[in-house]
Amino acid sequence: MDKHKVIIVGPSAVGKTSLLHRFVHNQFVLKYKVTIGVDFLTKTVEYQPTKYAKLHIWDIGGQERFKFLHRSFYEGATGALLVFDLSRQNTFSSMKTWLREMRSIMKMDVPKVIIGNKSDLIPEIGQIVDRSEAEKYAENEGCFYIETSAKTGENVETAFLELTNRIIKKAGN
Ligand code: G3D
Ligand code: MG
Repeated sequence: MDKHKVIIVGPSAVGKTSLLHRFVHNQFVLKYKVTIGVDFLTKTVEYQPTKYAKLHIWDIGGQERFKFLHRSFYEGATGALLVFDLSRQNTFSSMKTWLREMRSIMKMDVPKVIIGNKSDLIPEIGQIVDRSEAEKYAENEGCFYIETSAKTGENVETAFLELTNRIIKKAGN
């Protein structure tokens, strides 16, 4: 089975860890380990009927500010999820900074999915981050854009599956 290192990045408190837990606890067995400031877990995904890939997902944990860790965090990643919080406009611009940093560190251009998380809050607070602006930005960057809720589970599976399919396609399988 193919194995892929996937990283999940973005500013603090946008829901990175919650998305991972939602994704993993819903349907698959969790194998959770803690390493030097970075958490990672493994999950087997059926990305197409009867086709499986093993994802090794790295969550930068509480280490967002420890930039020195970033290089080894990015090393060997074949796909990335970039998360911002739909209820906080400033997280959208910091996510862009993360993407720029990622591009400067990673030699390879890997498939990326941009996630606007906490979509469950939109009915309450309205659309804070402009959706068409986010879509346009993602398109310009060659990324897929999706809005999720780790709270309700909306689109969480789809986000991971979309990334996996893009990784597999890029690997030429
Ligand atoms: P991080 O890993 O990016 O730092 P966390 O973010 O997963 O730790 O989540 C940060 C806070 O946002 C948590 O709240 C968490 O419950 C909340 N959160 C995460 N995803 C969602 C979501 O989809 N919808 C809503 N409404 N909240 C979400 P606390 O209060 O524990 O800090
Ligand atoms: Mg976290």
